[in-house]
Amino acid sequence: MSKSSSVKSSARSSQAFAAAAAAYETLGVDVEAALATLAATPISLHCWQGDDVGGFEKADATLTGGIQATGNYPGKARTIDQLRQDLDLVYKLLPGRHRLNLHAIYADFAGKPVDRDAIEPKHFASWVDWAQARKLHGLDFNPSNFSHPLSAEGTLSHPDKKIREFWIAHCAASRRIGAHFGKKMGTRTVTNVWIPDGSKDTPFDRAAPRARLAASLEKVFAEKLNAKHHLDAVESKLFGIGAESYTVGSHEFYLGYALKRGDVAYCLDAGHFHPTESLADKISSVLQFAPALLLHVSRGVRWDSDHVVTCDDPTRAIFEELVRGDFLGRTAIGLDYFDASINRIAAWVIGTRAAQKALLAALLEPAALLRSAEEYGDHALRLALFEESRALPLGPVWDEFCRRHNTPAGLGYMAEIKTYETQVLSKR
Ligand code: RNT
Ligand code: ZN
Repeated sequence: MSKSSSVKSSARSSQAFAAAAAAYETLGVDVEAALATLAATPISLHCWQGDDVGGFEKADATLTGGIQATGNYPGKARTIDQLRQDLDLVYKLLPGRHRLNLHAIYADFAGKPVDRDAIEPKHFASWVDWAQARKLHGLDFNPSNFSHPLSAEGTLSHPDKKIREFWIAHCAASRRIGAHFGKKMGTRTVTNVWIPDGSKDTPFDRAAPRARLAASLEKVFAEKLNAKHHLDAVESKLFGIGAESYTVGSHEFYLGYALKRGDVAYCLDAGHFHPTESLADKISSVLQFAPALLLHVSRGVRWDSDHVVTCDDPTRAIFEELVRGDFLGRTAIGLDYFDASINRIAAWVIGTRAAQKALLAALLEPAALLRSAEEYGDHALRLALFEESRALPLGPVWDEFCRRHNTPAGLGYMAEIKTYETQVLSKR
């Protein structure tokens, strides 16, 4: 299967950690406090990285809705059991306790399928059992308003009332499942509504579909659910494949909607803006007014391509904003990407660890010095501190975190993934 190159252990030592911690402390950074915050921050792993957003409603489902997983690397999960087996390895290779984000198309119907408007908590009971047995931090949920015969021409904004009602029922049912997850797991579930509705070519009437979407959402959110267990979120988007000219649920639409309601979180996906826009810059604006934020950490390359998250500058900037603004408590961090061109488990693990590393880097900024340089108007010192920060030894601190959480430091996780590929994935 893969052209296998061997993996040498690259883990940096405990002595390297001691030296790194000293370097950070010289700049007034509390390394232990940073590690404690990192350990207390769960990431919600998107189940759909394991099977290219296929789900288990039927074998070889076609992905629609203007999103695409490109590549055909062997070994994709084709059953719930395979997906869970893969996830077991993924969680084992991640330091800290994390969450699982499920889509409605991942229901476990046990031979008795129902259509999406009729899904119930019982169809996800085996996922709850599984998550509890593994002591996951919690579960999150999403209605799946795509890859369905009734989603081809729109969902919640569709001109046909019957089709709208179907998707309203699906989203309402999904919220009840989310609330059930939250109650069972003891941590608040975020249920996120994203719909692909839009149009390939320039529409004449941009207003009517948005009015219909707003009215549909009022029905979706009509049932009051216990806020202790459940948080609703709405996700905006700029465009999709085949919906290049108009997206009903745009940024302005959902930001306005979330703010008007006041009890719905706003979801920012890093791939859903013009490529030169900074998602990071939006966070402190949205959280001035919105109660909570859901992040879909992703990496768009030229378009909403959903490449594996890396610890690149835009990702680091997102986490810097969460830390600098003290927004971690009001933000749910989820991942959203799907790469089918490399080992899917490696994609999951590399991307999640990259997000955690970006958070660690943000927690290790010499914040007090930066803040005081800015307060004094010493912008040269501020710039110098930013530059100094870039050369600080993040690697040894990250490795120490992995060691403390009994997960492979350095490249050690790749060796385990390669073994699993030989023993399990290559036989699928
Ligand atoms: C699509 C949205 C949405 C999906 C997942 C599968 O552009 O980002 O979040 O990727 O729900
Ligand atoms: Zn998303």
